[in-house]
Amino acid sequence: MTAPFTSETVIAYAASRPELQEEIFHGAADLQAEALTEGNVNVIFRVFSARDPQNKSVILKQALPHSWRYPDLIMPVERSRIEYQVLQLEARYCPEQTVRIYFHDAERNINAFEDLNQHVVMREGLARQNKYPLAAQHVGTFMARTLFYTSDLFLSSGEKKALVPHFINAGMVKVQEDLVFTQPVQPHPNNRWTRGIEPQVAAIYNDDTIRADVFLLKEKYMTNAQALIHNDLHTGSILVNERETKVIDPEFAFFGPIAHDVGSYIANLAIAYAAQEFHAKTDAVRADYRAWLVSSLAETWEVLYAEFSRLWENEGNGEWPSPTYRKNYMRALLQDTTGFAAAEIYRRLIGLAHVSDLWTITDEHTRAQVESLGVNIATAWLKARRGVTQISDLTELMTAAKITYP
Ligand code: SR1
Ligand code: MG
Repeated sequence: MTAPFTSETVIAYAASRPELQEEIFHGAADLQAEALTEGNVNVIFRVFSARDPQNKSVILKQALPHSWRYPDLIMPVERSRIEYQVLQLEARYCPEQTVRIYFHDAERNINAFEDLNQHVVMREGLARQNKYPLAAQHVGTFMARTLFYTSDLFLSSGEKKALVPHFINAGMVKVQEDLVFTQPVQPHPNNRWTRGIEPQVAAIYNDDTIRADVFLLKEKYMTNAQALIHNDLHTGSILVNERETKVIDPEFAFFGPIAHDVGSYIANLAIAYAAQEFHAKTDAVRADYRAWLVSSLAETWEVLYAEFSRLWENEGNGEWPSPTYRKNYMRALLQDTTGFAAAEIYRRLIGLAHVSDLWTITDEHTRAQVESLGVNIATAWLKARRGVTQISDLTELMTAAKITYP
């Protein structure tokens, strides 16, 4: 196994790569490195020239055979190749929202990316009440295009079947099966939450209809190879500023249900909404920012719906000539999105893979309130999902949800 990068070895590696010398560093002898520790999965460094850190810099991402943050979690290094190939497809179908990759080092499982140092991780921006007026347009378009162009609505039957085996990604998908679906809805040693919300957690564990609903979603996740999905499309996988939105990290990608990507993104907007209980410092700021999050969530769905429908109409492969089928497909997409969003909220709040929206809340009482609200949004979505017909059904359930702790 290749040794994990250190600040010294990553600088030597960057200096040794002709692609980076030619494109970025031009022989600069003042390279420095900083570790980026926000993610759960990989060893990531930013390498930059001390004299020109903004323009002469690169992100180097090294895949080890396990999670960086949780070393017991086995994660095949093949994810590095998958990430590279998925980014090539995304760049073909939605270049504006796709991060640039300089190279994939197949021997050492390293990918080199452009350093988007004028952008911030969306999750962190949301915690600071930053508004991104174009994010809904960009994320909705990204999802519509990458998902439509890799589905059976666009590809021929043979093309799709030829593509699927390149992205089986069994080890990474199993991590998501366990962490998103199996563990959070039953007692499991990985699960954790803030002291005080035990009654809500127990209510989930004791409600077999919740488990049955989540397991139905898990079955769809495991069996519905609808399109090449990102499979970890949360607000930590998006870099934004007021003008641009870039989706990163498709290392979990495989052919799965479209609604899982849409649901993951919407879930993480809902988590940001709940976490404003702490992050927004006044009632007025909280109310204003929550209203923006709700409208951005709704707009994302509307953009996705419109763009996906437009692509189907104009570029579909002609194999599905039924307006009623299309209407039913889009309604099922919204209902499944609602369910997958609920599962994602549960797992980020009471499963293993928590998020910075929550772990930055040091006061336990407030963090329990946020978890309480988030869990209640998830349960409301899960239970109502079969009756959902429009996005306002989701947003109304979200804004009606209450904190039930203590
Ligand atoms: C616990 S580490 C793995 C998790 O982090 C990533 O964000 C994926 O969602 C995965 O479930
Ligand atoms: Mg990631």
